Amino acid sequence: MSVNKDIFEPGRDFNYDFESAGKPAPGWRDATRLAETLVPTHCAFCGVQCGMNLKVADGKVIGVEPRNFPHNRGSLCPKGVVAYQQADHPDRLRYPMMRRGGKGSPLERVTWDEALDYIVSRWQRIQAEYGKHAVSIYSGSSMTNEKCYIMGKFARVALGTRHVDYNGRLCMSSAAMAYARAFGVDRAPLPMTDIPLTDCILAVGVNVAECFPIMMQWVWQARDKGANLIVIDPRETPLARTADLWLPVKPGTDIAVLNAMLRQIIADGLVDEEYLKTRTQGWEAVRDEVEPFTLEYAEHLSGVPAKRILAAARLYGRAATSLIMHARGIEHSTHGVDNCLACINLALARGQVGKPGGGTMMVTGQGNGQGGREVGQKANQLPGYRHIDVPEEREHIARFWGIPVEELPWEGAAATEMVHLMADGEIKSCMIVCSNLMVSLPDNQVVQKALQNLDPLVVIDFFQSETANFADVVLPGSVWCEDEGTTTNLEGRVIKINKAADPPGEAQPDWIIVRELAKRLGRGQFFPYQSALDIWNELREASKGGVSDYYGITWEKIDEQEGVFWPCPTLDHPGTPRLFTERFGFPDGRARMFPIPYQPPAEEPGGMYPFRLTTGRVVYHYLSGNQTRRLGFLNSQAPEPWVEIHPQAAARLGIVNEEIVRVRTPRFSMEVKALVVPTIRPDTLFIPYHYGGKQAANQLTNSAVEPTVKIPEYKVCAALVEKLNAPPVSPQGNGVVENFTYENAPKMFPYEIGETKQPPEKDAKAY
Ligand SMILES: Nc1nc2c(c(=O)[nH]1)N[C@H]1C(S)=C(S)[C@@H](COP(=O)(O)OP(=O)(O)OC[C@H]3O[C@@H](n4cnc5c(=O)[nH]c(N)nc54)[C@H](O)[C@@H]3O)O[C@H]1N2
Ligand SMILES: Nc1nc2c(c(=O)[nH]1)N[C@H]1C(S)=C(S)[C@@H](COP(=O)(O)OP(=O)(O)OC[C@H]3O[C@@H](n4cnc5c(=O)[nH]c(N)nc54)[C@H](O)[C@@H]3O)O[C@H]1N2
Ligand code: SF4
Ligand SMILES: [Mo]
Repeated sequence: MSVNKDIFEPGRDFNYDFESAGKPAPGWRDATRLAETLVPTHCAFCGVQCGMNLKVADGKVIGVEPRNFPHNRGSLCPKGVVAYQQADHPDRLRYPMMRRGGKGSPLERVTWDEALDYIVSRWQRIQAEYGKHAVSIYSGSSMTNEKCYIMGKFARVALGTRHVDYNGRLCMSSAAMAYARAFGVDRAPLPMTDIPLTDCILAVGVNVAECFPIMMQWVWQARDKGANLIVIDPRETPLARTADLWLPVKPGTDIAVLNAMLRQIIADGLVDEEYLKTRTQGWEAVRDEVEPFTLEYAEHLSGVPAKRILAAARLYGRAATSLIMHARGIEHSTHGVDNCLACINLALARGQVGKPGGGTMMVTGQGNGQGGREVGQKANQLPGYRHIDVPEEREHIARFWGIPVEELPWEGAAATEMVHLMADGEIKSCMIVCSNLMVSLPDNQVVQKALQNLDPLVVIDFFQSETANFADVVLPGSVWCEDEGTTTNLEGRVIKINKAADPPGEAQPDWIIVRELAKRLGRGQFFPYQSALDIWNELREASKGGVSDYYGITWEKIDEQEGVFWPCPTLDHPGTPRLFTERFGFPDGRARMFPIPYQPPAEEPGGMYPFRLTTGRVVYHYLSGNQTRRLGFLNSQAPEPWVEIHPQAAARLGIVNEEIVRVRTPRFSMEVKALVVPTIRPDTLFIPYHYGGKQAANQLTNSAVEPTVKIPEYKVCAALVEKLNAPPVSPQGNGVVENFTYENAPKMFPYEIGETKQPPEKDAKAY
């Protein structure tokens, strides 16, 4: 074998430039013209927003490598690694399409002019006949701040409709409202890098390992330094499997556990009286409210053994620094706001909020889930987290936009209400940008009716979605790496997304499509943008003086500081990684505490529906799956949905692993593969919701919403699971198991919960 000796010649000069190694090649901003360039950016998917470099050759994105950024420190999860494959994907939408022959005719390729002219002429006719609010916008938070901002402005200024809302309604609205009510500011109060400073993590309804995988490194650092971990979840998630204590709560009953923990903390004298006196108001009412929540009562309501609640209260209550992380497990609830407030009560009672590594941390979901709810695409909101119903704030933004305040619409319908207005015919047309309602909204028979009623339904997406299948006009948008702009990650850190390639075919960045529509509506003067930077600079100005003040955040500063945390009110301000260190966001600087009574979910099991069905995510798919179901590696890991069922329940029903079973709820039924696992409560079922059509979990879910923020109760409804050949079900029972009811389920399934690493019962007294 011959070896090229040259390579091994001692002293050979490789011309290796150590200075620039690992850094983006000079000129990356012009990546489309350079071969083999690294474009620094962030992941397209979850709220962590990991840093990554996209590899570009001949104007195409050909690969990815992790990028060292303060919060991901050079690592990416399985979704991040393949996100780039969306860019040049064969399924990409490349041309505008329309049903020229009306509903029922096929989608045909048309020119941009034909598509946009058609949309605008229809909108003008509808608005002339039925009023401005007959046209609506349904937007999303997987887009940059610039795009989210322009969607809100387009609805209010170009269309003059009050009906604009976005998919964050289904995601962050409970936590947002709770933080606004308790703290006066809706943002996670501390950065991820603070997590290792805590002595105890209480994770409530958050599946960190699967949904925020790269955040786990901070959890592990805390663990390595001795922090305890308590998990409240009906499923023994990967996080729960590593915990000191797992509290397998019945879906929808967390308030019982949280209130009982607080009661115990009071009884043990672990309340921080000084903090409560100086930094909060409303404590007495909270204290009185939790008084009836004995451990036994909480066990009765929640199904969590009293000893575990006691152990959790002591483990949490005795930690010098403690952090409650929470996500959709408690927020997708008809009392989602109260669930978060119950967490906040605990943290305030322990004097934790505002401390490095302490307090509460809502774990925001979508890539720009934080920014998306601040820049004015939400029904009740204007840029800078201003309120559309506060006269001074309306006037401020109307003046800034250059329209008379009388022209600025008032609050419109929440996303979950909008579908009903569509189904009822009050809303005649909708433009959906960055959302896949047919998969993501609850009780999707109603959604289908709503979408079919619209004329035209306009969808901007880069992949044909289940929702776009109902569209009259489909407009091809760009994926995240084909445009630039900013996102605000789950910490409140504003970061920069960079462009690596041009969109394929005739596809366009969303903001250009919207600008062109505004022009045709005769409102072009309000949308004079030549670049995403133009929009950013306008957004900075618009947010100035608001709660989420971005004014001092320039793209240069983002590069220099590796992201900037809002509020950042002036150009020389460094940004604010930690909130509430001195005061909360109210004039008196104090946090508000609210007594939280126990409330059952909207639909409790009983009669023929003995189980609680909950829905959520798996590591391999993202949201409605319209993106990840097309990425080979991810889809091969989870090509179809399943229903998780406990072995005891399965045995009683004669169900074996991988058998196709039927899951029924009062709304609909679906056939799905059974996954018999000991990691779920015996009275609970779980289906991942990332699939469409007959595989959609949202055929089954309950459309009941939280009364104030209108978030759906995705996390619990009554359900039945049965073998395909099961005899017909009567209201008295399903005929397979007699008296298989909620009330006696715990007795029928004595707990054999997969034991945690350190069985807490044994140690409860020691805590
Ligand atoms: N892989 C992946 N990652 C994602 C996403 C994704 O689609 N896929 N989506 C992103 C988005 S937008 C979001 S919002 C986040 C969501 O992140 P998470 O909220 O962590 O994810 P979910 O699976 O919705 O729900 C979390 C957990 O709540 C539990 N749960 C269900 N009911 C209850 C209950 O009543 N009480 C308690 N305590 N727990 C309950 C479920 O068993 C589940 O383990 O993830 C983000 N990251
Ligand atoms: N049963 C059940 N249902 C749920 C949940 C649950 O836990 N259980 N979770 C809820 C939560 S937390 C969320 S966040 C929602 C998410 O629900 P959706 O917002 O409906 O889901 P996505 O898959 O994000 O839809 C985004 C669509 O827009 C496209 N898209 C992505 N980026 C862009 C972009 O930049 N521009 C444009 N024009 N299009 C883009 C994607 O291809 C996709 O088709 O689902 C909710 N639904
Ligand atoms: S953790 Fe989230 S942001 Fe990071 S690579 Fe995975 S999906 Fe992307
Ligand atoms: Mo979400």
